[in-house]
Amino acid sequence: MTTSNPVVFPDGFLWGGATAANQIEGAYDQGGKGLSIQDVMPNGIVAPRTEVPTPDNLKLEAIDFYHRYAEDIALFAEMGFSVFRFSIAWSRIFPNGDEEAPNEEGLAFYDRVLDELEKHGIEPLVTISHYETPLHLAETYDGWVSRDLIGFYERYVRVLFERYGHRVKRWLTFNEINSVLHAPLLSGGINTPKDRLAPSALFQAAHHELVASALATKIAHETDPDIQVGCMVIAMPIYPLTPAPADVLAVMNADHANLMFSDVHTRGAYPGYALRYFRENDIELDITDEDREILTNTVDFVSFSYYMSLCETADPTKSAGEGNIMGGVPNPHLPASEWGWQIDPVGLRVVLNQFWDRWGKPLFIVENGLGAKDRLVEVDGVKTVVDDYRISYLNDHLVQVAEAVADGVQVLGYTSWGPIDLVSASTAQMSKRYGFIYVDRDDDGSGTLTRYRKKSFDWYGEVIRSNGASLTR
Ligand code: BGP
Repeated sequence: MTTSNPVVFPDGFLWGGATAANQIEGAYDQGGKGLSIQDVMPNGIVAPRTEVPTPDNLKLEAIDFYHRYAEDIALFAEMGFSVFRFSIAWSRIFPNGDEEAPNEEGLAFYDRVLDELEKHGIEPLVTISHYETPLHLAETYDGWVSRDLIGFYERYVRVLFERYGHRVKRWLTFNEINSVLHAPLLSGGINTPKDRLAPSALFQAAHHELVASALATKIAHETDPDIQVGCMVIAMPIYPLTPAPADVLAVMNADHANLMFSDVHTRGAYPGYALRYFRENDIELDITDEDREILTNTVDFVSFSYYMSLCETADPTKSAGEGNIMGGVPNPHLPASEWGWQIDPVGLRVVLNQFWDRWGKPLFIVENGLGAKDRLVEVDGVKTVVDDYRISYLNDHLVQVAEAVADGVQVLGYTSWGPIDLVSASTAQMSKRYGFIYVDRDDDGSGTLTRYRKKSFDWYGEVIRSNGASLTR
């Protein structure tokens, strides 16, 4: 169905950008911070990790948001952000993860960030755990494989809600929780290499995270009924490569693997297809009665990242898509980014409808954007990047969000990924840039860290000021 209606977003729609502590803060050993898994992952999700932090790891300094947050937040305010998504580095609050008492210096840093956001009238949207498990928890407990992590996470969230609950009204429990099946170290702090990890251990880790997430929701609601807690998942519409029923079935199975997490988050129990999968694959999970009770604390909203769609097929001779961790095969109808991520704006409308139809919970797009190589040039004596490719990517995706809104989907807001250039999660490069703001830092670590407004900076500002009316179909 096509339409020529104007692009309309609801009043109060939240506009902003999204980041993660380990990709922007730097200062990896300052303010009493302990090491996180990211400090020993100089290659992103590509193995191997190192034993200790090495200078080639760009995340150690990242873009120095730790010292430059005021300047950066002022730039976000200049674009008119009404929301900023960022994560709290667990290892700043509990350096090892298993201490009794939190690190006051770490807590004070986020007080300052929140003060700055408040000053500009920007609502915080906080991710509690974004791919940055304290390293000690990975090495000593094998991350989320251990049930002990639920208790450590509970202690951490109690501290966060107590300290910031009066000023942070929207929280996300785990970034892209459904990625744990594909990237166990990055996502679940699981130190055992993936090829040596038994499926039971992997699903047990996922279960512990689901319980911890529901527990956080319970604690949040007890702390203050105004606090809203969302889950955060990778959204990836999957199309059959051909209309063959076997391909359609392959899509259903892949969907189940992705959607199981948000099914549990929104319905409070494991769906039948998951129980069948466990039963038939010798996956024996330790799920206690108390766990079942905790899981009934369902989320208030569902948030997700959206970068690409995939195709699935039952044909084993077709190879997996390049550069994505979720498997699948490339779609012959779609172009791809320089990193092989296939670009599919319509898929965003599809997934918004799918999620709304399935769960009926408000949705929040908390990541979407184009990673591209940018060139700093001088226009009228001002250094900038003429990033028409990024403008066109975002424009086309946002038009599809408006389409979904017109379909009746409740969408709370949109935070583009990386409003300021940051270190890539999958490749640990600086050159995979997403920002409206260019940061002078290169893959070899050189650069002044000076910030420059790209062409997309003014463009996004206008989109926000017009509440989407300036978008073009
Ligand atoms: C998501 C992660 C982010 C982010 C983004 C872009 O999976 O939640 O942390 O980095 O992807 O990916 P990349 O940085 O690999 O381009």
